[in-house]
Amino acid sequence: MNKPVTDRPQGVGASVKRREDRRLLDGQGEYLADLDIPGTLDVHFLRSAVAHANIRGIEVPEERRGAVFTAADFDWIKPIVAFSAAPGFNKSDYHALAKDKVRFVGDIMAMCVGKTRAEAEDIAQECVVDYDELPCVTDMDAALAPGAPRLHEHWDSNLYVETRIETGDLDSVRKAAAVTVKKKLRMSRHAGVSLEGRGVLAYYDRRMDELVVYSSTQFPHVIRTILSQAIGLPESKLRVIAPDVGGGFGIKNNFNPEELAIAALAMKLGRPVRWIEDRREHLVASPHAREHRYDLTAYADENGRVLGVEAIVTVDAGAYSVWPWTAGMEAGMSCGIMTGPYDIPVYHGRAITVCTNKSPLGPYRGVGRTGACFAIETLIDAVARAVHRQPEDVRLENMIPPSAMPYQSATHKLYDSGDYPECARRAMDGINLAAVRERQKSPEPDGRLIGLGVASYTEQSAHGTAEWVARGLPVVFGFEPAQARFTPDGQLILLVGIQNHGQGLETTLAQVAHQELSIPVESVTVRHGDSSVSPYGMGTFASRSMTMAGGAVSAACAKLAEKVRRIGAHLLGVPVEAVALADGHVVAGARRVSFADVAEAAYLHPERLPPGEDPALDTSAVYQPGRSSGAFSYASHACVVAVDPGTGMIELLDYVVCHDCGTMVNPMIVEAQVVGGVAQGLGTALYEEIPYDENGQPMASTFLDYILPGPTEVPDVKVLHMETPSPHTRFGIKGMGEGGAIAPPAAVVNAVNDALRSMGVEMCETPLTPDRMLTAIAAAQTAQGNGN
Ligand code: MCN
Repeated sequence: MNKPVTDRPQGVGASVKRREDRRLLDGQGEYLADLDIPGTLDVHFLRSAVAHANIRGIEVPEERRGAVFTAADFDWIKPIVAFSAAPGFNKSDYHALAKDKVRFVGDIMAMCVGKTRAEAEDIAQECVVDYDELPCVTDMDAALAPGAPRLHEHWDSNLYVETRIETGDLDSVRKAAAVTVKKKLRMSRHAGVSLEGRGVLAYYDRRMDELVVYSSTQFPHVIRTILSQAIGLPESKLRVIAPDVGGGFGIKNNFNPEELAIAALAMKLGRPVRWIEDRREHLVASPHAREHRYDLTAYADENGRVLGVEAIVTVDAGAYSVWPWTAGMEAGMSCGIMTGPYDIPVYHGRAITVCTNKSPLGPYRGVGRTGACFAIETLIDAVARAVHRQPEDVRLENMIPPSAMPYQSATHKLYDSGDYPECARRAMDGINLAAVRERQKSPEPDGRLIGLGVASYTEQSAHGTAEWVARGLPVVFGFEPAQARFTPDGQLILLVGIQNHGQGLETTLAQVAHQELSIPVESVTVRHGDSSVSPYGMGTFASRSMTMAGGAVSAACAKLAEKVRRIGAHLLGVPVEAVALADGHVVAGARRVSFADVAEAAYLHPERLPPGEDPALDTSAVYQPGRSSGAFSYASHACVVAVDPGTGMIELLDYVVCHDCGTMVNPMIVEAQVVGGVAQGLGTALYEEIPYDENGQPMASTFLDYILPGPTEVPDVKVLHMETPSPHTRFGIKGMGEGGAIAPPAAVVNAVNDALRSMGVEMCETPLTPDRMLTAIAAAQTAQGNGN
């Protein structure tokens, strides 16, 4: 049963200021690079400078012999194998230190160890690698062509996997359609670029007889499990700690070779060792994001009502499959949510994942859905153009009406609740669509062209066991635990298995505790990120923490509240039915005892407890969502752009988001999450890109050639909230942490295409760099010239 949202100033629904910010803004946060463990040695990874080669040998100067370690020094560690249960999946052995062969620029060949990072880098400079270079593949088509150089010799092609979804009769739709619209799209590869890079520090704790591994990770417990398997230590002898983590965005949600290599080196040397990623390493060798290609066909009637969609999603997943997500994740998720908020009955999708000589592809805010939204939303606009109608009308007419909820999509997703057309309408009203359409009727004084774009999506969050099983991953992320524990002075400690790296969870979980216990949030401490401290949990990713850990905290605190009531009533000498909890007290009319009195009795004076009541105020709960298919949040983004056809420059004039993540625990945090996500989505849309040349060299390896959106590029984003509680989660919460990053590429491309409509230009590739814009404009002008 969903509980009503209260108007308590600190409970669910209150915009409590983030409690963790004081520490972080005052410079009191402790990130991996702040750890100061005496005797720590620094590691610099010697990474491959070429894309594909057999390593004949690595020449190490005599005097550096003890400071350079290769795969041969760690024959006991296992490769990272991210294997999917999808039929035909080709698995890759990802060695922490490449054995004999490198497959992308950045693949690790050796660890160089120094007293300082500078010394470690100098040692790496002195090593000479003898490469036997092999031909490489950096293009998806070339990689799949017969006779292409093969990355993994035992495979029979460079295909990781192909999966299909086929719903409905496509032949009938083809025959019935009045219009057929085809589109080819590309979304470029980019990096995650968290403020803090990745990093690992490990040492052997002799007193506890355990290996301690600090990692800037989003899921310390899960890292402990896989590290234990890879390194051959029982989990009881491993402690994984995520200290303060300066942003993760998915890139810190993998088990990376660096974690395995540093842990193994600490065991070998018996000394603390650490590696801190630098920016170049991040851009070149961290798990990359996106790189999708879409071949789309929409079949529609003469009014633009879409009858069916065919989609081929091809993703370049790079050289290895990342653990635990597997290489097939991006294409599979994109293909599996393609129809989004639209009522499209017939859908045939193919998800193809290709292996190339590039850095492996991993999860990044929006995973798959940013591409799917780009695909379906630019397709809807193209359908509108084909039937000569405004996209806003065609969009609304194709949306799933609220009366159809719960709705089973053609991609087998079960949407739980919401009003998608209303959300889109509010976004369009928010951007003042009518006024923009009016403005477009007259030329702009500066010659620029104005365009308006809209894009909507659905985001599956809080999915449970069966849904994860269906994805065939090595781990099923079906639950989340919490422990709630009063201290004898009446303060509350929450221990959770998720990991806060910027989402405000230390605040919002305290709000959930307040909701159940009426305890002031200032009296609540949230502990997370240490596998030896908190219960085994899955971590923070997939917009799951608020629903899952929030659900667990709520359940644990509800149990605790019962006990607090019983003890408080006994201390007050009234029946338990006569008491309520308010502001850190058990209250009966005008009389009250504080939680401190209750906790004191529970721990220090068991003789004061009701007969038969156990001492202590300490409980735990495990939360699994009410329905495995999850709670679907959704949003519509609308933006206005001004395009200069002479320079190809795009300026964002206005940006509005209307979203619905069910019950909001903290609307202020939700709003900030949306805005942060939009900034990242604008990066995908307009700036961020790591192209590779034909030799497999990444062409953006510094912030000079990798462009990020800054404050001057991100407009003020107006966020409108809707709240349709999920019927399946505690409080009706839905996840939303990724959502902001999903729609911007689609909304911006639609706006730019709207602006350039009269010129016959249709942009099909992100980021929309001035270069791409000018090329497309010139091509359209040539085509029109030829047409004349
Ligand atoms: N929230 C809320 N009410 C809701 C839903 C969420 O108040 N109904 C608030 C909560 O404070 C919650 C936050 O919004 O902590 C995000 O909630 P949720 O959707 O559950 O997402 P997670 O907490 O699981 O965070 C993961 C998500 C993902 S997948 C990426 S990627 C991402 C993101 O969060 N990376 C981030 N937001 C980020 N924000 C920062 N600052 N840094 C990152 O690395």
